[in-house]
Amino acid sequence: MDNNTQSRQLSSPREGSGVGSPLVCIIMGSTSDLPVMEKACQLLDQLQVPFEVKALSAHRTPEAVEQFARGAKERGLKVIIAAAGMAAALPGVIAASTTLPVIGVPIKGMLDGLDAMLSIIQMPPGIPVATVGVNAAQNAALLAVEMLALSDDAIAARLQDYKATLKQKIEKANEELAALKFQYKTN
Ligand code: RP5
Repeated sequence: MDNNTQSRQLSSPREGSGVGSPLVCIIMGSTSDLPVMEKACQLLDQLQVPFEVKALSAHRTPEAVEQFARGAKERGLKVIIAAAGMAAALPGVIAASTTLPVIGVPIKGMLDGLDAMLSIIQMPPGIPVATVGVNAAQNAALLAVEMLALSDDAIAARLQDYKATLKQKIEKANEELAALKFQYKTN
């Protein structure tokens, strides 16, 4: 856990109260994954989607992982984002004990994250995990929001606004590139 994260937790322990029950759970194998997974937290915050964050490990706390997965749907969760590095069994083990959609985030640790990516993506038939890119926490959160938007018009509207900002970003980038001056540049 980095210093910024620790100080934020200490300074604002009651943030999040009154925003409703969590729709998304962000679960990670270790708090060493948090610097990456904070991007998912930020995106869900930005789009006003209630979420919870937990650390559980498929290898270190297997019983707790199964208990979490079995009770997740009953608690009102709609999507689970599970992040893990190395021999990343967490997303698959969760998917084995729930019918909720599970989005896996391979965390870059050893072997540039290829170990975690292959562990998460190669699930046996019948137990799917939707795998995003290595360290792609923001995309995992967006995918979760896209799932929620199918049945929630307010979330869908905020998602549409968010996507519009991506277009504006590229339009602005092209204005900046157009202003670059080179002798042989033609636009
Ligand atoms: C995985 O092992 C975790 O998801 C983490 O990416 C990695 C290392 O964990 P720590 O030793 O830092 O707790 O299970």
